[in-house]
Amino acid sequence: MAGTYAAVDLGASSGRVMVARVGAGELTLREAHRFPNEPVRVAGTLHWDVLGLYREVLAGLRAAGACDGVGIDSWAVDYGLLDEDGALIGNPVHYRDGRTDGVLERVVAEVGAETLYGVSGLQFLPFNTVYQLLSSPLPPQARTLLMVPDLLAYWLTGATGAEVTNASTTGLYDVRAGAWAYPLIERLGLPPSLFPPLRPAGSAVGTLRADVAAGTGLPSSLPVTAVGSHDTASAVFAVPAADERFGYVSCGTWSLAGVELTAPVLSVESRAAGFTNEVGVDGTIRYLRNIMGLWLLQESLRAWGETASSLSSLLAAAAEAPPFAALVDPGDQEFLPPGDMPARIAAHCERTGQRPPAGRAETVRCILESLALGHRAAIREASRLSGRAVDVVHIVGGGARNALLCRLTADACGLPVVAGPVEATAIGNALVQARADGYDDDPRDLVRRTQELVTYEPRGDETAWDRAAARIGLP
Ligand code: LFR
Repeated sequence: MAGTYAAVDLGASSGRVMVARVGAGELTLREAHRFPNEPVRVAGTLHWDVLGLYREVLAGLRAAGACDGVGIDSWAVDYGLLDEDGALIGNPVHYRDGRTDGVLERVVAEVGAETLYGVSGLQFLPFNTVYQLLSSPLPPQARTLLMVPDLLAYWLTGATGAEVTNASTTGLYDVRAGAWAYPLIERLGLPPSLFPPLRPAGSAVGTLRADVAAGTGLPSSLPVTAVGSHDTASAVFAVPAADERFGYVSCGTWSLAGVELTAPVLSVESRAAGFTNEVGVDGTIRYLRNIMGLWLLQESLRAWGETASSLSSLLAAAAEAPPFAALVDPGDQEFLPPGDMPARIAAHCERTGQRPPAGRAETVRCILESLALGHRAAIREASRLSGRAVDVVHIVGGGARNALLCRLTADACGLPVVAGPVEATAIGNALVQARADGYDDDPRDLVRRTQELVTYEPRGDETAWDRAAARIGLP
């Protein structure tokens, strides 16, 4: 039995609606619609243009045409608030907005890092939903919080709920109990009723509202399925691993690097090392660390007024630039907000006693080597702290296209890197829909057998990488 699924995948810089055909030995993808995702600064606050995104989702579904289901995934942590009539209050705020400055520190001082980590297992990132919610008083008319993919699914179907992989990024989900962390929610003064019932990836959301069906030309009986609605959960589900001894880097705007586990690691050491325990599809744990990722490159291109089309010549020049000339810590929060990235990289180098990169090629080299070091540190430490042995590193997402980054990651890790699929997120989204629809072969096996993968074997000089890592304080 084969089916056709529309996978709506919203990334921080662009969104797409992909149509996937899934069957025995069959997995093909077609792009129905792609659109930019441009945040808007209004009166000093950086917002997502969520109605614009919804309009593009509808256009994408129209372009997708006949299919057997729809699933939606996006970046994590951000949300909309509904009033008692189900209307959206205000516009979702972008996680890179400065409204959370100082909130994490305040909440940690009040509640304690051990309590927060012991309950949610989440790394301490300033933009986690909990800190956004506590950055200003909750609007009094707020009744329901919906994470971004759940909000879009609500507009499509009229049904509310909280898909678990994304709920696990809020800081308000009890990762051991597999439930909303009501005692913590109450302690923080948030109304428990704000949080809608949880639904696991693979469960049904509902079917299309009549007006949506009429507007898209799709039948109102079309099921919308809760997929791994956190994009990273969908991407990890599509990692073409042959067994459990693998590390992964889901590499796009962010690099999410770590291992897959069956139970969370909540030790003091894990907390200090900045590891997160986000929930994956099928109740797995995505034990990983956030690394700044291709954002460093995207923001540099923006500052230089270069487009993505000039990337290949810049990468070719970076490949020839001298190695290890300048390095930055790719986990440093100073790189989080939008703004002049090359200037921040140069300032970081000066502060750490290094000569800043001279020009664009050297800056790109610095970014890619620093990311490779970040990948290596995250995978090594995740393996050490969890006891999960790692023989191979899978790079999925847009970064899998970046041959220099894949090669440097293989060299830095001293392990083979298998790159691909680039569209892992959309594939993971579609595979969860297919399974809900009765597909029962091993999904990772299907990805491995059908998608184009490139292997990079590590090349020699590990001691040079050890020295480089030590320079930025990474293992
Ligand atoms: C990647 C991602 C990360 C999350 C960050 C912010 O797109 O979802 O997993 O930490 O965006 O939501």
